[in-house]
Amino acid sequence: MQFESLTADLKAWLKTSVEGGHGRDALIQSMRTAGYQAEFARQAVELALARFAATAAPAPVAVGEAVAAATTAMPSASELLTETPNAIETSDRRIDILFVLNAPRVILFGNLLAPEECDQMIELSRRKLARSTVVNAATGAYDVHPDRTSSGTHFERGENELIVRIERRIAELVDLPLENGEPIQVLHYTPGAEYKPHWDYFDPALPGNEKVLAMGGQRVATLVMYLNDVESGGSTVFPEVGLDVLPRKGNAVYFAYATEDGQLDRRTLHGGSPVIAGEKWIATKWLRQREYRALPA
Ligand code: PD2
Ligand code: ZN
Repeated sequence: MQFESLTADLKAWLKTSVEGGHGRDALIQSMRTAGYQAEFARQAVELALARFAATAAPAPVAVGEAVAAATTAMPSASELLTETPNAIETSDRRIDILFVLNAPRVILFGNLLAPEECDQMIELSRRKLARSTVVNAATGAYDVHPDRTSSGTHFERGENELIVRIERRIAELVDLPLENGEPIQVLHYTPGAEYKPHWDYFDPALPGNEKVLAMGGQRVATLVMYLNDVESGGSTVFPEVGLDVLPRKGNAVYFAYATEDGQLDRRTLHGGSPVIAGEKWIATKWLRQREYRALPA
């Protein structure tokens, strides 16, 4: 492959990103998220590094550092739940803490949702499911992508009495204003469906992320709530730290992206492994630095 044979847009994006100090892995990951095949992405990034790295910023900056540098008050989520009691009482529920990993900060909650709440969320979602998308970091568009083969839907914040109750509970649990939460996304996986490993935070150096970052700043943490028991497969995996969280109805896994020194933590790489038998339903709440407000499409 020749660098010159790439499209003008891709060449321009690679030049800016390399000169901005973004590293090999971050660039390849961004291209993969934008839909390029792995081998093509790897070759294009190598060519761009060979061509532009000499003029790049002196110390290559990892994506996490670049994001942290470009955002303010990033550490808010690293302060979340820094103490680890056995359980947390919110105004309407006692939530168990089943395990804690400190680096990256990952917490498994038991009993976050009642079985009836899980069932209701599934029933309200079932009729409005559509194929899931990912944010294309090059263009900002929401694209269908082979790395994410679930289908899903969402509930507007405060959409109904059930969502109001759950959002209030989450806000108390993580000690962030309810307004910092994105709308709850519900995902449905059938056998074979998966979500390949990715980071949930956005790289602000990529042009397509400008709009999502304008809607409340950087994401600071994820809460994945399991709505059913899965017959086989469908765990949430953290390959950088060898952690596999098995889906159990009513449990939820929380992870915050800031390291102790306020950088974005690349060890929060995570994925939804393929469902082998049965089906998997989850509800995800992403938390932002500031109030989340959607911009018009
Ligand atoms: O389904 C999951 O377990 C999963 C895995 C990775 C969900 C997400 N990411 C997500 O919604 O971001
Ligand atoms: Zn994710």
